[in-house]
Amino acid sequence: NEVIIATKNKGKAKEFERIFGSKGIQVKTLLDFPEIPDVEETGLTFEENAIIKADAIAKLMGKMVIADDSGLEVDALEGRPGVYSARYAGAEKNDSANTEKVLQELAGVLERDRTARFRCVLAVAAPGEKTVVYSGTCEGRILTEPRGTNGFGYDPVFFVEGKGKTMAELPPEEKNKISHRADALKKLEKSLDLGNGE
Ligand code: ITT
Repeated sequence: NEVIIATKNKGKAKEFERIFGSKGIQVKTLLDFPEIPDVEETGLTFEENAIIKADAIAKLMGKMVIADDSGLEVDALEGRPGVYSARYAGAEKNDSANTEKVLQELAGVLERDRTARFRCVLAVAAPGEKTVVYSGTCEGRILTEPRGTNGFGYDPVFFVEGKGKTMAELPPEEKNKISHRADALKKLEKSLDLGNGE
């Protein structure tokens, strides 16, 4: 029982490994297939980019794959960084530089106006089949300083109201119950019936 996640992001890979692993499903990611080239994300929405990645990798590998396109939407920034979350501060992917940029752009914005959400779109693609997407969200608020060391990306500044903690202060198993990724995965599992190993 194995699933291929079309990602090179180590933070995402860890989360998928933990979530699927707990159901006895082995996860492979593109980190296991260094020969697979990067896919250019030319879409303007999470849906478009998830489909672009999933379709390209399913074709290259000749197998069913799941791609994850995700990011942070800050209301006071009109939804930015959005689909540009991974490279918000520049061409190189740099989580702490991206986070700093968001904090700078929010300088002086009051707590109540710092609402934001994480969004995750999963696309399931297989050769010769129609690609399907599932999306999930997680609501929160952007703090003025990072807190915590778990997770990745914008987790240290993303405060989850109901938990009284940032995503990076939550243990991974807690994040994986409430995250945008978990939300999307629940919908995916429901319709694909992964979990009940044939
Ligand atoms: P792949 O395309 O290889 O999957 P990527 O990092 O380029 O990796 P995305 O284009 O989907 O993936 O960008 C996702 C970015 O959004 C990621 O780099 C983080 O900055 C942010 N992000 C997504 N999920 C997150 C999470 O659970 N916690 C914190 N930040 C997250």
